[in-house]
Amino acid sequence: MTFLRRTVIAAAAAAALSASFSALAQDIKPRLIRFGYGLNEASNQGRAAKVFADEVAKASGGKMKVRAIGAAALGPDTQMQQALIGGAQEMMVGSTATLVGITKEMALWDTPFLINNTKEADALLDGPIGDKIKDKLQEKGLVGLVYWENGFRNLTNSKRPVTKVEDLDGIKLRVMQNNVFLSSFKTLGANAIPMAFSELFGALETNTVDGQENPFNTILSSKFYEVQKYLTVTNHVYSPWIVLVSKKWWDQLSKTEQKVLMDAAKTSRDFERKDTREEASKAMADLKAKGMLVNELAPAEADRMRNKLTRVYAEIGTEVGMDVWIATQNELLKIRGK
Ligand code: TK8
Repeated sequence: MTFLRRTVIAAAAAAALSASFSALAQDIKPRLIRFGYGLNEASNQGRAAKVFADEVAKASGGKMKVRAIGAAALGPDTQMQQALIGGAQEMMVGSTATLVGITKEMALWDTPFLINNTKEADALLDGPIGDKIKDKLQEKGLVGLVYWENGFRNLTNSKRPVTKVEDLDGIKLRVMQNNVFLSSFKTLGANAIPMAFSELFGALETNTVDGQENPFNTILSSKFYEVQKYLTVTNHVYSPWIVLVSKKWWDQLSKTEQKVLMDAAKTSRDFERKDTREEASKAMADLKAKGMLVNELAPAEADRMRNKLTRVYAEIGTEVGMDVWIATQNELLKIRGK
């Protein structure tokens, strides 16, 4: 290549670059983004919210500012969802389970024992089924960007070790504000009580409820070990979190701004899943060291639970639609075959 040609190419490349920079600068306005979440700052949720905020700042040259607000300071999940729909808040991350009142198909993710491991979770959530359910939110005024991992849920209580389904009898168990969880645990014999997460620690402390179920990470970061003695490793359901944007607000953004948020959401998702899995793999030992008595539910007992839940499975099928239900089973077969 001649010197001249090289110079011309370099100049053209520089011009293109600066053109795209100025286009970028015009396409990004100063924005303040209130990003609410339910757990505390020192949780997997809090750490990933910070990664999201940093990524948005970096990609927008500091113009788009994410103010991450944890510990349900902007309200519990259901309240934040309404604030997003109304346009009074820009973003949040929360449980898919509390979205069923808005988009009933979200109940798919509440199916007990649907997902066996994180490989299946990632493939299902990031694949066509996950997208289809996420996109249903749009008609309700919400834009779902990505799924984060809440994790496989386990059971804690202050009464007794749970080694078989009969041990749940009469245990006052907090569940999320969601019909599948409510009817699953009622069917299993517990006295299931729906309650916002933000009220849970207090309710456990005052024995308003005897127990709850959440992934290892949350039992640790929310210090449930201070008020719960028994931990049963049940892995009874894989819970996703979902990063949400107010559609009212999203529609006012430029394509460039939307891309900044989407890219940052993906980076935060990859960080969050890795971080959550690392923490979860060590958490059982940590919880034992904090004084919890841990037992693992025997596979035969998990089977007995699953058998008792036949009616609940049928209810979920009706709720999400048989087409989605069957497509999910087929997708899982495909994922498992890989
Ligand atoms: C945090 C909740 C939590 C969920 C629950 O806001 O409510 O038990 O597992 O992660 O979304």
